Amino acid sequence: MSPKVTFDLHATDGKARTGVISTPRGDIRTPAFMPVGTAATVKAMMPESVRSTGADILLGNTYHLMLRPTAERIDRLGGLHKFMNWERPILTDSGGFQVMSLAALRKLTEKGVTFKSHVDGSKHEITPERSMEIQKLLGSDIVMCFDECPALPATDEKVAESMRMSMRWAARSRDAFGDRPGHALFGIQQGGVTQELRAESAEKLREIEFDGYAVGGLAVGEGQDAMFGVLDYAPDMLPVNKPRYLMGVGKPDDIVGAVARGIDMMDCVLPSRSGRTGQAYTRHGVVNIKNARHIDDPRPLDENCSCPACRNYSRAYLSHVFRSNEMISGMLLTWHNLQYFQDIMAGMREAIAAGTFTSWQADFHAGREQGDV
Ligand code: PRF
Ligand code: ZN
Repeated sequence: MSPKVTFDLHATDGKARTGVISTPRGDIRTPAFMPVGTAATVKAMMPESVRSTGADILLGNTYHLMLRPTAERIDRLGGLHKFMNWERPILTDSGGFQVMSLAALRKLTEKGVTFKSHVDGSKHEITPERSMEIQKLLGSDIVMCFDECPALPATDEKVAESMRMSMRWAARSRDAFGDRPGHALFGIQQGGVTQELRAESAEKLREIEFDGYAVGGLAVGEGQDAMFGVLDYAPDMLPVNKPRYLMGVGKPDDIVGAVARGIDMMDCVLPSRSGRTGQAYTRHGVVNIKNARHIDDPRPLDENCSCPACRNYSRAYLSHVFRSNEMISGMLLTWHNLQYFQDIMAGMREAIAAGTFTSWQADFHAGREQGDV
């Protein structure tokens, strides 16, 4: 058991990379997709089922857990891993992004952010120091810096001001985190869609020095073209020998495009959230299980998928349980979506290692049709 968190790059193919992040709680094979377990659960899934899809690491959220059941309570109960029965690595987001999208009456100052809970209206404050404390109480393996992510579109001036405050918060996060062998702290690049600001942010983060570097501030309404535009240069501004994490992305083609541009880790609620609303991602495109044409269809969702939804049930059954609001509907579709996302990651890792990533990408896009399949 290594007391350190390390990153070994095994192979590259173009800008795409494959390797392993080693932590005392286990290895994370990259490129990695992290299922989102916001409130100490990947909704509709048992942890062992999440693991069976090939997930090496989950994401948890400072914001939700500090409000309910509180970080102090989770600490008293033995930490987040034990609490939620997931002994492998957990990365926690730092809270600022969720405050801005979920909390009421937010007030942002140099010190941090105060807000009212979306759960019960109670008043709270998160500062970089408090975010580091909460993530430590949770027992997070990969801790994220406290940052601010401005909604796009925004003026260059607003984005610059926000990015510079996030960089001051990154330095405060680094100081507050201290030296914790076996745990990693990741910096978060901001700067919107402006190359100069992305460069300035990367330079500041490299100066401070982190165990990994996230590209934040994307997938906030700018569209795929603009996001790929930034990803054409942003990962290259970050150290080659450290993991690069694109926060909150995305759809399967976003993920593949990000890996092609040098990203190593991603997280998104999409596979779990859309599983609960009747949307399945497959090798051929998106299946809307609510569509009437599935009612009599004896075929599986995806004939090439190894998940229980595809092995044991027909589209007709999935359609029936969705229409009947049965809980198993969300469970089966979430399981399928998570399996498909992990299969994409495994396929990319293998292709990058073999030097066949370009043809893998071509096959990926060729298999996908427009609209409902
Ligand atoms: N910062 C943090 N968490 C995030 C983001 C960010 O910019 C994003 C942006 N897509 C998602 N989650 N801390
Ligand atoms: Zn499946």
